[in-house]
Amino acid sequence: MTILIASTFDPDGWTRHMRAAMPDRRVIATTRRGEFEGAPDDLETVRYVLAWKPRIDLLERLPRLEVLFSLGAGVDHLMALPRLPGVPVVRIVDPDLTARMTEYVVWQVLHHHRQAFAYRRQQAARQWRDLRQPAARHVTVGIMGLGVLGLSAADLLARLGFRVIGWSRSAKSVPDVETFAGEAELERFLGQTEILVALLPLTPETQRILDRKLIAALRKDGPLGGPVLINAGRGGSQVEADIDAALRDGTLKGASLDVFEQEPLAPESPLWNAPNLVLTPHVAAVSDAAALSIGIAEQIRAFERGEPLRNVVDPKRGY
Ligand code: NDP
Ligand code: OXD
Repeated sequence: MTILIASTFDPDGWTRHMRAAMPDRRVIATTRRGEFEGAPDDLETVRYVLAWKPRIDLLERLPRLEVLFSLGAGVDHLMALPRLPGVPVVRIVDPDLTARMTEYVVWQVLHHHRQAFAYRRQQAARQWRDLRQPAARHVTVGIMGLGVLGLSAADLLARLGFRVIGWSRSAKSVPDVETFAGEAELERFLGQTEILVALLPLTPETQRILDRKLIAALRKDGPLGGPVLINAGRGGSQVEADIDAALRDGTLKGASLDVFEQEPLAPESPLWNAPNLVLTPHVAAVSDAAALSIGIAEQIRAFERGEPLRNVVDPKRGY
């Protein structure tokens, strides 16, 4: 009944916290490079893998594997593997991670809404000047992806007074949020959106969706004086050259990017000094081993009592 941590981030922290959460289990780990340096026999007893960017050749050496847990909410790192073992893939849904993402989204929405870049420039120039400040109720925040993270951000933004609208794959009814679904309703959603928040999983359908055409469809005549793009989903959903150009020619008034096409972002990327861009290194909602180990341990115990697994990924949808 061994648990294997196969993670390119913090394998020691995950091992320590999983041992604390499940003291009756053997917990072993790969190196940060994904290599297993223990005795090969150990792999034969592995029933659960907790993975972040695992190596496929390792997953194929686990004859007793029963569940593959993603150490993040996103599973594109698993869906990108050439094959997956025929076991359920479970992703992280946890109040700790959701709260971190909600905090990031609200931080960035307020940064742009309250004109932080303009005040920063004024401060540098020792200028005492008040800028016209629209009320939150006059600003429309559009959220792409009304899943666990999108819905939580939508709820808090609506409570702050923003007009919140949302777009998802399937139609939804969400209190205080006007909703749009599918490609057919995307343009209508974008045309009303001044601050766009992307919280989409990376799938073939969402790849490079945040491009010049989408940016051009955002509302331009809103009270903020220009549209803003915030992406905390996946970098593969954005076309960085288009975002950079839109920031430089003023099509976008501002942007916040937490995720990038290639991570880490290359030192020569023009985005580092794009105007009015908040750039963070994929930290919007980190997977905190101390907090998340408890939920994973609960899932394992419930699974062993014969209860159904929660947050199982649909391999056909890819999220
Ligand atoms: P969920 O699976 O709960 O929600 C995904 C949402 O996206 C759903 O509403 C889904 O629609 C919608 N969606 C998927 N495909 C499409 C499509 N083709 N067109 C329109 N809508 C679509 O995911 P979470 O909310 O938990 O997480 C979202 C993503 O956030 C993760 O996949 C991950 O990539 C990213 N993330 C980033 C982090 C960071 O630190 N930057 C941390 C954690 C997650 P429907 O409801 O109809 O299925
Ligand atoms: C995740 C992430 O998917 O951290 O959880 O990106």
